[in-house]
Amino acid sequence: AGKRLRVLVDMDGVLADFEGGFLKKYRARYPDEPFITLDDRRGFWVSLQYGQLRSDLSEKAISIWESKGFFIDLDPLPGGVEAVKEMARMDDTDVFICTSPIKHYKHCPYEKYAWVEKHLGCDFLEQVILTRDKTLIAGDLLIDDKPDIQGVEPTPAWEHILFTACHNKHLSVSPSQRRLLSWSDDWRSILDSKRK
Ligand code: UMP
Repeated sequence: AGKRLRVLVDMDGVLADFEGGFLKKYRARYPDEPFITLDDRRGFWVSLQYGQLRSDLSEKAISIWESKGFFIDLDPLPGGVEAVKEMARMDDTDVFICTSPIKHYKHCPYEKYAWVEKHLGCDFLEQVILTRDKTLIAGDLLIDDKPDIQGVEPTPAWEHILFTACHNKHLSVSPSQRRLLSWSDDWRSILDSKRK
């Protein structure tokens, strides 16, 4: 009799196309300003790289994801919604969406719930965890595109699976760090490797 498997799945960059949505709205709002192609993205923080391009571009970048409609309008990344639905149907498996809202709270938390309802259905709202500190959340796996996930808990319960994104694909990570290249990659084997 096995124990249940608990999978935590990040939202931005894993289920929802934050980078693509950002670039599209940034270029529409600031058509005469320089931008960074997805191919040239380096580092998790978009605002940091834009600030390095020109110091005033950091706040212009931030203005995009602080705007009403940014998070709800994000397109799903290929295969993500289907994978999460399949996980939720698997025996002895609990899946939660674990996502960090921005501190400008006017639209983001509301739109994250609305996105889950729109793409996964209202029953899935039960599975949403909004937290700025994912180290506090206990799970077997955390599938997330952020390379360094830190918080107050020094030894999180989960194994972090690095989900490949434009900003982390060139990173050489430690040999012990497992990656999921996309939702076409073998996520089922990663789940199976954690089952007892
Ligand atoms: N975010 C920023 N600045 C950036 C890039 C992203 O504040 O330069 C926000 C968007 C998401 C959050 O709400 O950070 C990342 O959340 P997770 O993907 O770590 O859950």
